[in-house]
Order: sequence, then structure tokens, then C-alpha cells
Amino acid sequence: MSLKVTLFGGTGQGKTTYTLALLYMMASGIDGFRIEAKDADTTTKYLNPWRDFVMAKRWPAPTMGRREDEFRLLFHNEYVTDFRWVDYQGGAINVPSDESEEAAQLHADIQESNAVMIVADAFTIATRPQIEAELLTSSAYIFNLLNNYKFRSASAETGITTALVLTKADILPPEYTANDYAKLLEKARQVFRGVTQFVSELRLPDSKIAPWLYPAAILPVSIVGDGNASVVDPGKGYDLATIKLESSPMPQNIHYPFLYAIGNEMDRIAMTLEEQEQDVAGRLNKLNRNVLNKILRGRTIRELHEERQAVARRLQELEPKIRAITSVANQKMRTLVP
Ligand SMILES: Nc1nc2c(ncn2[C@@H]2O[C@H](COP(=O)(O)OP(=O)(O)OP(=O)(O)O)[C@@H](O)[C@H]2O)c(=O)[nH]1
Ligand SMILES: [Mg+2]
Repeated sequence: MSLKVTLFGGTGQGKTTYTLALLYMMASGIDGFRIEAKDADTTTKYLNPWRDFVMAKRWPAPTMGRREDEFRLLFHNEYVTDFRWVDYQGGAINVPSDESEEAAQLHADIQESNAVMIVADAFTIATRPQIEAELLTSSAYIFNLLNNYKFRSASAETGITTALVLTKADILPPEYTANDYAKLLEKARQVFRGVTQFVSELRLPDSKIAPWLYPAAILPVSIVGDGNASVVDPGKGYDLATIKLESSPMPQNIHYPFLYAIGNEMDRIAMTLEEQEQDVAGRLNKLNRNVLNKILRGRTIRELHEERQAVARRLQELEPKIRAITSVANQKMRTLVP
């Protein structure tokens, strides 16, 4: 049984640094939760760049292509679920799927994902004019993808959990951190208003879609921790800020968006049991061939449906553990629509 979490966001927004820190922290365990890679080499591949980061103060290299790894989530040493984690090169969201294999793969990943984590640079959101912040975080591209694969014709869809992770919160100007990040959250909701509006419309009394199908929350995080990095150059045009890591990183809040995504997703996906094979076929047959082939990977739609049903059955059994996960994370996350 496997859940899929796709991490995406524009170039240089902090996806890889976030992933390295999260896996490092979760490998040793945090709040009773621990993750294990499926094989020892995967762990080594993630630990090495993290060690260079901490010891040599060297930021991870920009991602080339896409990388997918398999992990297991444990709670007090008890197996909860497998999950696949996908990290992308930011540029993949800005290309059409009929022009690039990688873009087609990203579209398939989003369609198949149980949860998405959108990574956006809080410093860019705070310091750039709104329209530049939108383009640098790729918020419109992100909304376009979610809308196409998850939101549109939503009544026939099964929903998705969205966690908006605002990275680099350690270098924010003080007025953006005051009152529990009030000003940052307000601007981030504006920059990502496509997603914010979709979620808020679900709350209207005449909405045909139940709001719980689309849990969405936001949280500022920092991989380095307050006071450990400095801005060498705030950046201009396409160039993002140049940041120097001054002292040892001390990650803050980074595991909550992940637990929120996994927890809510498990909670919600159990409902997939009611889904019919024709619903799945109807939905998938509307997709572009390139994207559909990537999703099916040689399976028939019937096989895919059976796999999803098996996952949903197992998740229903896990209900009590699911509660443990969601309660820790839900307390920390801020709802996207207050
Ligand atoms: N101050 C601060 N800077 C950060 C933090 N996380 C990332 N950065 C900065 O952001 C840069 C880009 O981070 P990456 O993790 O490589 O970004 P990415 O989204 O994986 O980028 P691509 O793979 O190119 O799409 C880093 O080189 C750092 O300069 C953070 O928590 N605090
Ligand atoms: Mg990267």
C-alpha cells in the first residue's frame, strides 16, 4: 500500500533543502514518527548532501530532472503506510506536457498524488511586488495544474490534501513575522489566490462539493533556523536572493506540513471505497495520452482501480493511528482559508 506525496514549486523555492532536512529529522524520529527508506542506499543518498550542508555550509545543488524514492512511515515503531516522495526541478512546471517527458511525468504525478506540498519562498513573497512573487513562485502554473487534474469537475473527483510550505522564514523582514506571521500569510494567500479561492468557495452553502475533500493549510518554516543565515544579495528580476549559511542549521517546523499531508490524506482516502471503476475510467480517459500512459504504467484501468480499493480498505483499518497523526499536525498548521 502506498500513498504518494508530490513536492512541487518554482525554481529555487527550497524544495530540495526542505526534503533533505525533513528526511534527516524524520530518520531519527520526531514526535513518535519515524521514516525509513526502502533501502539503505536511498538514505545515504539523502544524508550525504545534508552532511555537506551542515558541515561545509554548502547548499544542495539545483535539482536535475526528477527523483522519486520509496519510504515507510512508522508511529512508535509500528508500520503506518508506505509513501512515495517525488522532488522536481522547479522548471518542470513551466513546460507543456507534449514538449517534455518530465513535464508529462509531473502532470501524471499530480493526477496520482494523494497529497501535494507546494513549496514557496517566503522571502520572495514578502519582498517582491506581488506580481513578481506570483511569477517567481510559479503560483499561476501551480494553480493551473491543480485545477486541471484535481479541482475542475471536482464533483467527480476524490479531492486532494494541499500543504503550502513557506520556506526561508528565517530571513523575513520583522514586519512579516510579527503577530504570528500575519502579514506574510495574508500576502501568501493573495499570491496563491487561485488555490485559496477554490478552497474558500467550497465553504459556501451552495457548494456541491464537500469542503473536507480538499483540506488545505499553510505554514512558514525554516531549514536553517532564526539567525543562522544572512542575505548577501536580495535578488532582482529572475535572480532570487543569495543567502549565506553562517552557523549550524536548526530546522524549525518542517515536519508538520508533511504529517498534515499524510494524516489528512489517510483520513480522506478511506472514502475512496465508494468509488466505482467507471468513475475512474471516465476521469482518466479525458487525459492527454502522454499523461495517461505515465499513470497506468502498463496497468489497465481495472487493475488501477483494484489497487486503489485495496489501499482504501487498509486505510480504514488504520483509523486510530490516522487520528494520532492528524491531531499533532493540525494543531500547528494554519488553515489556508481562515
Ligand atoms: N535562509 C534560508 N534560505 C534557504 C532555505 N532553504 C533554501 N534556501 C535558499 O534557497 C536556495 C534554493 O534551495 P533549493 O532547495 O535548491 O531549491 P529547489 O526548489 O530545490 O530548486 P530547484 O531544484 O532548482 O527547483 C538555497 O540554495 C538557499 O540559498 C531556508 O530555510 N532558509
Ligand atoms: Mg531542487
